[in-house]
Amino acid sequence: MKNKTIIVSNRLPLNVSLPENEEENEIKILPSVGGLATGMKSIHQNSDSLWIGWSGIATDDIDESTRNKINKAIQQQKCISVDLTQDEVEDFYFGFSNDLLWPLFHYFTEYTHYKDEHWEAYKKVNRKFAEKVLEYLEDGDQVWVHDYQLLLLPQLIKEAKPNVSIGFFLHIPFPSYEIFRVLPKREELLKGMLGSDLIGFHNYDYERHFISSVSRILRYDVNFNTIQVGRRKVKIDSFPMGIDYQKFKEAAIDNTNKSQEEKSQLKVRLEQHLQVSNDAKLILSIDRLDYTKGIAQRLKAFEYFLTKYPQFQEKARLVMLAVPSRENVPQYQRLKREIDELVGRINGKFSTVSWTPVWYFYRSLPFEQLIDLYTSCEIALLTPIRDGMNLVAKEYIASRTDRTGTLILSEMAGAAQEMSEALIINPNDSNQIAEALKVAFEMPEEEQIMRNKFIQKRIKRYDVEKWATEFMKSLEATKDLQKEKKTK
Ligand code: ADQ
Repeated sequence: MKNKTIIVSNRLPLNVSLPENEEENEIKILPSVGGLATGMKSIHQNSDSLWIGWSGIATDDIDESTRNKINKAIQQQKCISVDLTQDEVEDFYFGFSNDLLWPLFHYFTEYTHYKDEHWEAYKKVNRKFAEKVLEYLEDGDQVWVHDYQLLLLPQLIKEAKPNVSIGFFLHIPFPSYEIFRVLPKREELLKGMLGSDLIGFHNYDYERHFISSVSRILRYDVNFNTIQVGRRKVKIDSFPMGIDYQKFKEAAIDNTNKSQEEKSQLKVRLEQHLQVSNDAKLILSIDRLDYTKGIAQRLKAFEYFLTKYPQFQEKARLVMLAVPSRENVPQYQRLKREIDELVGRINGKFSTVSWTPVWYFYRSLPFEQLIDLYTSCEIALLTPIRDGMNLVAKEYIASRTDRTGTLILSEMAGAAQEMSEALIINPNDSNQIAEALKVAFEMPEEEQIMRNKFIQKRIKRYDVEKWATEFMKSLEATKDLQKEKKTK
């Protein structure tokens, strides 16, 4: 039988929706549209593979028969569910993963909380994932584990099946040693990751930070990008995640070719702003509502811009889309309130009868409307305080089919390393952001086209499919390396 790839991530690439009333008894399974789901699509759909993860529904919220129905429906999509209880989700996901690892890896040490019960749940849930993987694993299969919720999983699999080839990819930054060393359980977490044969990061900086943490905390030998773990060698490398370039390009072409009647109401309203004057522009801001994304700082910088350069009042409109995320976490609730207040303050201070400076949407938008925004906004202002990659930056540039538009991007986003032609700013410097906005407003079209041409070429070549296949190729190569060693 052909060997298969087992993909493992905290969430499965689908959303389960339960029947809303007694009469309806159909369980709906919808594919999720996130970057990871898209990225792995080619590997998951076109090859012999299985995806293992949580369905998003806690087992104590449903009865046995519903659980069986969900599992059956999920299996038809080549997915296997790891059952989690409400308490496990609370302590493993909201606790250890998002109240400790997420803030710490993004350098927000002041937001971290460590609790023993969270750590116990993290270990328990990683073991549950391992059991599920081992249940389906056959000789010759390879495993690709994703992200910070499953740092212990590679080691658990490797201990049970030493010959299996395991890849791990971290989607968020790996912090510098001085930050990482603060973490309780740091040795266990590093050893957990080192159960892999290949560990991938978005860029060389994260790779370097990881290697330095391993050599200083565990004192393992490092030779360039290979770490000696007992008798095994673990390869560390960077794989900057891309997007489905073609999908965004084609959608943008369709979008710009629409007749007036076919246009969405959103698109029509966006275009109305541009008719205010020749040099009116829309500034786009899209993120999950998360403190790492620098949304509050971005709003303050926009306020400063309007104050410092009043000539842009009435001409600049910030279209701010914040996708609800982790809404029951107090930190996120406080941030939501702060953003609500800032939007209110800016709109209260500057609005005129014909102009509202900030258009704020707190919701997730369907793909077509996302494209409306990408194609209508001539400036994108993406200023995360820390971000593993930031796919929105790439999606924006891919959607600018006539190559106009200016991207203002934080130097703290992994994506900045591949997009040096964008206006790169420090997200903590309001003055620099205001200056960049002025430059963007005044940038001649030829210059915009010139800059975007280079970025488009790069992100088109290294798209998400390439990212996934390069990773798998590299994992395959580590397998050969082990074989070579044995025959020598
Ligand atoms: P995220 O923090 O979620 O991902 P990002 O990379 O920007 O951040 O991806 C967000 C995705 O959601 C994009 O594909 C975007 O199109 C989509 N999206 C945003 N707003 C939306 C809306 N309103 N409606 C629908 N879709 C919307 C994590 C890391 C990142 C890393 C990715 C991938 O934090 O740094 O780039 O994983 O590794």
